[in-house]
Amino acid sequence: MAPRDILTSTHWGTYRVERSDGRVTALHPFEKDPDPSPIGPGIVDVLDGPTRITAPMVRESWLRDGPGARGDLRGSDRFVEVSWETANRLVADEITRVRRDHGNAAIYAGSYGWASAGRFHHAQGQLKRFLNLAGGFTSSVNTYSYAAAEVIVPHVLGSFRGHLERTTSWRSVAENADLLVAFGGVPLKNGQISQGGLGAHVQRSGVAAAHAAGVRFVNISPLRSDVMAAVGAEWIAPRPSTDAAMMLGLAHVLLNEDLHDQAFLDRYCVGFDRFAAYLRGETDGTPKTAAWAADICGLHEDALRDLARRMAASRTMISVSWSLTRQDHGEQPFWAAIALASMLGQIGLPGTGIGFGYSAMNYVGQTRRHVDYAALPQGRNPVGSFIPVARITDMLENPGAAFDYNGRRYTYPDIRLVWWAGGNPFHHHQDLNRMRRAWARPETIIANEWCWNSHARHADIVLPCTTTLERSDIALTSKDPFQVVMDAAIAPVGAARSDHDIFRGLAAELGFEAQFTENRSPEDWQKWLYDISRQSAARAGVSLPEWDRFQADGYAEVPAPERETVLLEAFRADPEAHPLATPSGRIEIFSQTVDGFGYDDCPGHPAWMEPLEWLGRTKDYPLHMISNQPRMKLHSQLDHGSVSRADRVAMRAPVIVHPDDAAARGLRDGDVVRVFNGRGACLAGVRVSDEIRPGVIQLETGAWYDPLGDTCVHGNPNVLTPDKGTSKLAQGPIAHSCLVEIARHEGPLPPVTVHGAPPLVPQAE
Ligand SMILES: Nc1nc2c(c(=O)[nH]1)N[C@H]1C(S)=C(S)[C@@H](COP(=O)(O)OP(=O)(O)OC[C@H]3O[C@@H](n4cnc5c(=O)[nH]c(N)nc54)[C@H](O)[C@@H]3O)O[C@H]1N2
Ligand SMILES: Nc1nc2c(c(=O)[nH]1)N[C@H]1C(S)=C(S)[C@@H](COP(=O)(O)OP(=O)(O)OC[C@H]3O[C@@H](n4cnc5c(=O)[nH]c(N)nc54)[C@H](O)[C@@H]3O)O[C@H]1N2
Ligand SMILES: [Mo]
Repeated sequence: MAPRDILTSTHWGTYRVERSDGRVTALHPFEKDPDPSPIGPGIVDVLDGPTRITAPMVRESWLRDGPGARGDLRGSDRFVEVSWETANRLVADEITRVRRDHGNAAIYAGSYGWASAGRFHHAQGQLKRFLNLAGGFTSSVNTYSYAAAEVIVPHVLGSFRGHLERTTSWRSVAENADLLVAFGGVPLKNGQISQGGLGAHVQRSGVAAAHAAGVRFVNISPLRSDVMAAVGAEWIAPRPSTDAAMMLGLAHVLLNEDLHDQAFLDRYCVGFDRFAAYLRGETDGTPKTAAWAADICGLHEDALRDLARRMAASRTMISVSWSLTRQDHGEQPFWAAIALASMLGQIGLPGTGIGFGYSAMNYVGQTRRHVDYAALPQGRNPVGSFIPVARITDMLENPGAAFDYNGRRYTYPDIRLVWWAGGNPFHHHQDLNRMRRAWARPETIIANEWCWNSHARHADIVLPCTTTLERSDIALTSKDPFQVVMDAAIAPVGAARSDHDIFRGLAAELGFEAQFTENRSPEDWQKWLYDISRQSAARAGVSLPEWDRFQADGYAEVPAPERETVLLEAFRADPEAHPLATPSGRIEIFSQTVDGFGYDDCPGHPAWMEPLEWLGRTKDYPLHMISNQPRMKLHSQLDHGSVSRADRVAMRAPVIVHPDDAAARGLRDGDVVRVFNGRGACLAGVRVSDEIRPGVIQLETGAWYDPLGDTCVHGNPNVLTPDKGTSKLAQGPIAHSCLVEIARHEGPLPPVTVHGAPPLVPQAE
């Protein structure tokens, strides 16, 4: 048999790797993928070159003066190259010092982030296993993606992730729905991605099949492009961050015109009466009529009335994009959508009800078998201290302060050492200028990174890691039918080591190497993970090939079950036999538990509360900025690569501006503008388009933070976004609630320098 091609798996697809003279020269789409993503090949030109970190690096002041030296210079100091021996000693001494003087809770290693595909070389898994053996660390809970949903939906439906993974399939929608009402659209740009790897992209065909079967799409979003043009969706563009009000207005029409399904509400829900009283205005004097909602949303009331009637007269699927949770009071749109879908009474029936974000990722709406694949055992973290993930700056600024979270009060720990492996806080966090000031406080910051992005530049000790193309692994994921072998295509670049090897070396320095590795090589571990996964698959009725066969074939495809996935089907069929994991066993339209927390920003039923920043109150900054997920990359990853760089305006991130807003400011296509508010500013390149609601601009995330004072010259929207929790309940990020102004940039254009290397101390010095 001829040797097979070299394969790799990424969060954006599977590729065949072409090599020449020990270098990767091209990535070719996997032949099983009908709709491959263009993102993958963007890695080829940056595997080596000026942005690659090829040796351990230590910030100059820190190396000279020790922990705590000149934290304010993080991001501008020079770096000194050191050997692995020196790096390991410095890190081991620092762990020992912090543990001895401050305890393990002083180490923050929530280390949020997407890292890379690969079951074994998962950066966070390796970091956490290592730190647990070293006595533990302060961790984080929930995600940036949908923290508000992760906390509220379990109170309402008993679980969030469990339901998300079982969102009703596209085929079921195509066969059974008439109308798909998509809050936040069905953005195909996002369906390129699936965490942990994917074989075949199915979102485009899912949308197309539903359209072909006669399903009509309603795109409720500030952006027309959030539903693909070919389906001819009706476009309703409310003001951003007003979805909860719109849903309440729709609910009021159903109630007022007796279009709601009382039998469903009686049998499957609790607390509708409390919600109905709020809708009628009995509790606050304000009926949530279509006119009331239309006024908040900046829409015509007839549009809402008409939509509500059509939803009641049709077999309707409501989709809520995850972006709705990343706003102030982000709990409310998901809760309100569940209440609205309950009033329509179609939850649990084929093709209708509610879906959590079609095309937010490739797996949403895909019928597949759920296998519990094994992960690297992380051991036990003896430290109980944690934060809701987006409270990082609050924690660094306020050691010892109290915070609320999901019904309880906790205290921020006093962090001395921060460690990130596989995430980029200078990408994901809000109000970066504020975060950068807080970032100056810890005594030491360690980063495992492969490229000189903003995260690596703001660390004290940089441990250079390999990319997936420089190590072998296996991509096993329950979110996709394809399980893929990841080959080591080339040798590690420079002195880079896999995260596993980095932690093995550190464990040796600290005297627990054998506990860390359990005397297994990376290949032994992978085979071990695979064998356990194979047994677990067998229990789920899935037959995976033996290890040698898997390696020889390069991938295995898990066949889809015959039956299409229908969310909450069993509950619908028999709510007594299959109750939800809520206190009542039913859908909690009113939650006694949440009500009992007594939060002023998250009452016991879905409600409208004015967001922190929105177009209903534009005193200083008149435009609403949407900072959504980027089209040509995943977050900040490969921002420096050819694919992302091709999608720029004057080397800056593109900002989409409506023609009216452009004209009012004398702006034209290709202009560089300053986008600013009271928190900071960034430069961006104008693209004028009428596919956006007037008064809204879109600046996608992902441009590497390149600060010049309080201005990011490259276009990272997170210098502008507010850093506040969604509510005391979930404390999620609110990146999508943000007002700004724009103006043409005057004077010479500052160069973008972040795609090179930071200043290094010459080796001889
Ligand atoms: N304004 C705004 N901000 C947002 C959002 C938004 O909508 N608007 N979205 C939020 C959301 S949903 C998310 S999920 C976050 C995403 O935020 P992150 O997940 O933090 O972003 P990534 O760029 O994926 O960061 C992954 C990092 O891991 C590194 N890496 C890759 N492979 C490896 C490896 O093998 N080992 C190590 N050690 N490192 C590796 C990459 O170089 C990169 O720096 O952003 C959030 N931020
Ligand atoms: N290409 C690509 N795909 C990705 C990612 C990526 O970085 N790149 N990231 C992945 C990750 S980690 C996640 S969590 C998911 C996130 O998936 P989503 O949360 O769905 O992603 P977004 O692009 O932030 O938002 C989707 C759309 O919601 C609209 N929107 C924003 N604010 C509002 C609002 O107030 N009301 C309404 N009705 N609509 C609004 C925006 O126009 C936006 O295009 O995407 C995943 N997919
Ligand atoms: Mo996310």
